[in-house]
Amino acid sequence: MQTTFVMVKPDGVQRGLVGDIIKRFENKGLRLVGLRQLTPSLELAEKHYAVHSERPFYPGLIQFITSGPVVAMAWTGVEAISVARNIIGPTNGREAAPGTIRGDFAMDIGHNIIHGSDGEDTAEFELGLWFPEGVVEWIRDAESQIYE
Ligand code: D4T
Repeated sequence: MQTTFVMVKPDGVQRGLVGDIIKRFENKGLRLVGLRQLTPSLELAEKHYAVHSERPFYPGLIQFITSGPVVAMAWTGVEAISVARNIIGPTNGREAAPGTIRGDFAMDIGHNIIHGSDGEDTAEFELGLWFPEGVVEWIRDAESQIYE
């Protein structure tokens, strides 16, 4: 089992996509273990995107992510990190396949609706950053049907 960090960005929240997005992860069989809505502080945004601090798009990215509320989530499942990335689709919405979240809703690289951790180390770092109090321990009864 892995737990991954997923965040609906300000464009996804403003466009009213939170419910649809949560539904896709639940339908797939992932287990919701953390959920928070907040407008990220500058400090939080800079920590989250520190890896991109030298990139030309960084100032715009920080401005965007602090511009309004986001919905931060933690999802658990077998290989949850790659499963979530597949549900999300590639960074550029115009290149993302229909059926993925970005393929269905995004036309842009920057305003691409949603973020998902890209590896185990990143997931651990991001979960600690956004859910410092930890996540919720529980088992979905349906998991006996979802997994062999
Ligand atoms: P996130 O991290 O938001 O899930 O996106 P990805 O994992 O798909 O993409 P990324 O790390 O390469 O980029 C992080 C973030 O920066 C924005 N971005 C990216 C941008 O505004 N312009 C760009 O040219 C790139 C490459 C979008 C996502």
